[in-house]
Amino acid sequence: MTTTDTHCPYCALQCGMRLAPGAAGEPPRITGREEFPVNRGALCGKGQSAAALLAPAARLTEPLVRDAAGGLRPATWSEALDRTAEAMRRAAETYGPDAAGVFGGGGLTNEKAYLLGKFARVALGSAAIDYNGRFCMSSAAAASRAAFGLDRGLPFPLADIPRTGCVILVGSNPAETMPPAVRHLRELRENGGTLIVVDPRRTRTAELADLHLQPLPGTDLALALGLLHLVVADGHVDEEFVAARTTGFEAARATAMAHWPERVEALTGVPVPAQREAVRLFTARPHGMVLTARGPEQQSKGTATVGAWIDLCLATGRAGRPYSGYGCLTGQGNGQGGREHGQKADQLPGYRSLEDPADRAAVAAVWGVDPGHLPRSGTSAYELLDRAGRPGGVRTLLVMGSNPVVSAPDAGHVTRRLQTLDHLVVCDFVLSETARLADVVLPVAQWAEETGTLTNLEGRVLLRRAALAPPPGVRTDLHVLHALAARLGHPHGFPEDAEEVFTELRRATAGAPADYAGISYDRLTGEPGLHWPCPDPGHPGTPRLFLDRFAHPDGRARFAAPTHRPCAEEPDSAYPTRLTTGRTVHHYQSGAQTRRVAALTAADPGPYVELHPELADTLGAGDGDLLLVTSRRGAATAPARLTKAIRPDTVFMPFHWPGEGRANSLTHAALDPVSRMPEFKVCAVRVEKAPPAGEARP
Ligand SMILES: Nc1nc2c(c(=O)[nH]1)N[C@H]1C(S)=C(S)[C@@H](COP(=O)(O)OP(=O)(O)OC[C@H]3O[C@@H](n4cnc5c(=O)[nH]c(N)nc54)[C@H](O)[C@@H]3O)O[C@H]1N2
Ligand SMILES: Nc1nc2c(c(=O)[nH]1)N[C@H]1C(S)=C(S)[C@@H](COP(=O)(O)OP(=O)(O)OC[C@H]3O[C@@H](n4cnc5c(=O)[nH]c(N)nc54)[C@H](O)[C@@H]3O)O[C@H]1N2
Ligand code: SF4
Ligand SMILES: [Mo]
Repeated sequence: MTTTDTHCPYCALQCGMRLAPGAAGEPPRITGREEFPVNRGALCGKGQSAAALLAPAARLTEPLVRDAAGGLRPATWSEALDRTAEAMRRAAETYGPDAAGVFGGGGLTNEKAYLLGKFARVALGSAAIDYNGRFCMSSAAAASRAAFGLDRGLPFPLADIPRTGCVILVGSNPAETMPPAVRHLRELRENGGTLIVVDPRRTRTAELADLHLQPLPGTDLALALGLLHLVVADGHVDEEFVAARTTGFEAARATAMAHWPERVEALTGVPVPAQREAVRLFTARPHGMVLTARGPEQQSKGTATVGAWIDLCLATGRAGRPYSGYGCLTGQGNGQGGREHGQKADQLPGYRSLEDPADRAAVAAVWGVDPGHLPRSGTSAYELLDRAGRPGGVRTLLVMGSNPVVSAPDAGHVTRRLQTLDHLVVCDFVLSETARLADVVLPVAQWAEETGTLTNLEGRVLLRRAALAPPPGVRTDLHVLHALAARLGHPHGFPEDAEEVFTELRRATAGAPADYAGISYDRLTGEPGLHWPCPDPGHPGTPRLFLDRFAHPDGRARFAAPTHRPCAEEPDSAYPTRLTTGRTVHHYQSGAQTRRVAALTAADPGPYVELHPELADTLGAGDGDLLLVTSRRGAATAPARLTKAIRPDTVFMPFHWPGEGRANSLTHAALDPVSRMPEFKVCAVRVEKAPPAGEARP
């Protein structure tokens, strides 16, 4: 291998790193790159240890197929691909084209996401495609589209954060989920700006804040409306901005007036003086930002909740101006690009819509098909999984870049649905919990072994170049799509070469909202990336959006004006405690990758339940005692971790582990009506000390 400048395989920060040959018998060496403006040399433990999984011993190096006895056995590539193509063809013939489905991931490169969407619509002719991004930032995406006419996670670079006056960070814990980004928050405070953190837990991020608001999980909507109430009552509305650049303020004012501070305190638990202090800090200096992450978004009212936080920005004139605005901290490596190029059930490349005749015609022309042959929109990720194996649902499923057995809501139910499929094929580099259920497992290349582009949380398109060859027996995701498409009668149109796919993606997005037409591999080489939209090869890219106008046809932003509503499942006498879920610093998502890295597992070996000592007292439980957590969906056991950092009415579990400690055995698949986001962040549970081993559970 040669020393190569690249980017981290994990989160949406896409930290710049340099990969160099390791000592004999050692994995390649990883160092942070100072010149990349997002991380400026810093890496978290996951990034530092990412090369460990490149070793052949740590991963799959041959295809597996299920044998007659029910086990997985090694197979040749042609046997594995033939079996899958045959199963897809049979499903379509027997049940219709929508019976063959696809489940993608926000970690896939733009090229893979694009080709996966084309594979579903053209090679399978199926509407059944969605992806794990639905579980991630879909509520923020829906709210941004409604408010601004366009969804790009951050409409400004992270480096703008230190130059604003106040940041409200809602349900986001970057100290654990994006550690190198914390530098921007520290610099904000060094410059005299202030930080407000809204989180039911006093996280490491909340420790850095000037003000920490600790609401009951699932009540962020009321809190945002309460702050807007105070903005109106105290005369902080930017009337000039509202008149010139927005529509719908009167409705927003009316709903905010119905959420007066005492009512909001009763709903959220955030004291009135703390609400007042938040408004004082947010309006003290001329610029401000609200940034949300999964806390307020992963709720059955996530879209309305984000809409209310955006309303706060619009009413105070903190949007569409330099160093001000609303942003969503997107999560996965290509969480941004992965949502733009057609893995989403209703979407064609470049954010074009499957339901818009002009969009259908534009993409069909690039694909060389009749627009009438493109399927319509399919169902969302959870609905796709929930209907698997049922009439009208998918019978075969291709999973590329997700591990839903661990990460889907109500995962026990989802696992049972996957088990009813006629055929499950999983492309992965490790034998994930989902791959263990598969009929065919295809071992694919990893980040350092293949070339492709990713779009980070700032809308910055980056090139990751192959630094070394994959082990023998391993092929790329693009090869898999190419080979399956060929077997399904499409020998052309599914190139294996990433740059060739990107060239087609540029054409398919030309003139679309997420326009990549001016971005080329040559332009990305040696540069810190280009922000879309970038419509032509001479265009400098667009780091900051909305400075002159918002993306709606009239150029104005829209107020959402939502009303607060309860969670889908509120606590009651049988399930009296709120469960919320999320992340720890050392593990990534379903843990399929990081649980296989010794350094990370040593730092955080297994699941746990975070709870307040007051709640632990009522259960008679001490630190480390095994707890049994039960919801209407299922049960999980994990040791207690006592901390005063959490509200006494709430417990927290990370979702990185399968088996007994799987948090998603408990979670509730109530979906947001607009974004179809499941309510990962709130459900009702009963917590008790687990009965000693051998004793039956109640
Ligand atoms: N270490 C690590 N880093 C990651 C990932 C990972 O798995 N591990 N995943 C990446 C991905 S895909 C994503 S999406 C991001 C996610 O990044 P974050 O959104 O920062 O991560 P979470 O831990 O899911 O949730 C953030 C916070 O929301 C709080 N929260 C829970 N319920 C509520 C609520 O009702 N309201 C509010 N306001 N807050 C609430 C939790 O206490 C938690 O501290 O991280 C990315 N980075
Ligand atoms: N309870 C609870 N559940 C949650 C969340 C939560 O906060 N709470 N958060 C949700 C969120 S935000 C997200 S993003 C999801 C994520 O959850 P998942 O979708 O399960 O994400 P990963 O664990 O990253 O799974 C990716 C899988 O694909 C493989 N993989 C990675 N890159 C590639 C690639 O390029 N090609 C192929 N073929 N395979 C690849 C990995 O080895 C891994 O097995 O979890 C959601 N689930
Ligand atoms: S913060 Fe994200 S991108 Fe940066 S090193 Fe860690 S996991 Fe990788
Ligand atoms: Mo995510």
